[in-house]
Amino acid sequence: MADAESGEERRGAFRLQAVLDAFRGCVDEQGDVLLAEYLLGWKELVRFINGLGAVFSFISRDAATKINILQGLLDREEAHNYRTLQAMARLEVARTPAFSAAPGHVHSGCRDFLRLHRALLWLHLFLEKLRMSDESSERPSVLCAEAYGASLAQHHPWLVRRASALAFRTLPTRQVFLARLGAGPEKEVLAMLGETVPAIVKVYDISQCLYEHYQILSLP
Ligand code: 1PZ
Repeated sequence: MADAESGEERRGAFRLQAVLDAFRGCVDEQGDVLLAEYLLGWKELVRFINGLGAVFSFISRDAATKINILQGLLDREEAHNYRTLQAMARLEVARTPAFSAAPGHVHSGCRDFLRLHRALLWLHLFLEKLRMSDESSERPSVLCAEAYGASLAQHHPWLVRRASALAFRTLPTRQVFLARLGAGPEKEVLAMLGETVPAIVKVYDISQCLYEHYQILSLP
């Protein structure tokens, strides 16, 4: 099993291109979301947060746990049931009566996917703000906090919101942040963000529709 990093640095630098490739490649011909590719995108993102320092380790550990649970289902259970998000949801909804209200301990990939899905909304908002920013804009720390407040924060208790706010404050300047995305000069980074954001939005929208369809948007 390809473990997501849980703290230690993997060799090689983060590449925004790898995130773009993964999210672009994770919608198949039927418009279904391929789980393996989706997780590849997330593994690369975890790599990025790991590079931000120890203040972010509670975030990367949580993301890595969810990634590893889903990767475990993909590797161990009958693979065809977990090839796509659609197949996984169909299976889990059929398997558990009153699935949408299933208690937290019910083994389910959909609930862990949902956490990543919610975080994808934050990522979309944040990257879009970054893409539209220039030297005179607010720092990434502020853009990140705004995106968080408009998305993930509503799903998090006070303590997590507080810890997140403290971590955001340590984010580097716009110039350093863009350089860390590993996509070359600023102009090229912004252009690549222009391709990455729509790729993420497409995957987000497909997943959101599916969760609405099964009414599982608040799986505990
Ligand atoms: C560029 C800076 C990175 C900022 C990251 C922004 C997200 C910050 C908030 C994350 C808080 C994580 C602490 C743990 C939260 C968990 O309680 C929840 C719910 O899981 P449950 O308890 O129900 O099992 N977990 C989440 O909401 C998933 C959070 C994933 C965060 C991924 C961040 C992606 C970073 C990408 C970097 C470009």
